[in-house]
Amino acid sequence: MTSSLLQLVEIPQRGDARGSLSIVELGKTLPFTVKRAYWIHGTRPCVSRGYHAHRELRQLFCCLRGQVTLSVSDGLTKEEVVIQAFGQAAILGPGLWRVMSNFSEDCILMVLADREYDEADYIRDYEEFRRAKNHG
Ligand code: T46
Repeated sequence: MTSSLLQLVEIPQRGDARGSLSIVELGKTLPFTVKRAYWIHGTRPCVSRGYHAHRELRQLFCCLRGQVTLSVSDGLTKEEVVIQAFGQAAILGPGLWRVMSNFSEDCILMVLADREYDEADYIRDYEEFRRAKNHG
């Protein structure tokens, strides 16, 4: 998968007879210091989430189990990637409208973020987002 709105990264794994160990490390997989982690689970396949952009927040999206479709837009271009457990992770910068959909029943979507939770960082109105991007 190639994408210009978001960065897709491999998460290194070390495996042996005991199983596997995956590593997310600052300066290697991760271009920012993590201040917050959260994970989304128990979202039914018919439910979509997101529908917002962040003003400043940078994030890494990684599936720990199952899969989810992530759609991102800068107001002009839209891109869609499927994030799968043990597949590539996606790094999102600010200013991207995002929608997560098609959650598998077992999906656990983990997000690592470089800032604390701040509702003022969210743009939840699409027209406001378009105006902020000077497309409105
Ligand atoms: C994002 C996508 C991938 C908190 O109180 N603290 C937190 O750290 C977070 C992330 C959320 N909340 C509260 C805010 C809402 O009352 O939890 C509730 C659900 O959050 P929201 O409706 O924003 O959920 P999603 O799935 O639409 O979006 C979340 C993140 O908020 C967002 O940063 O990029 O996951």
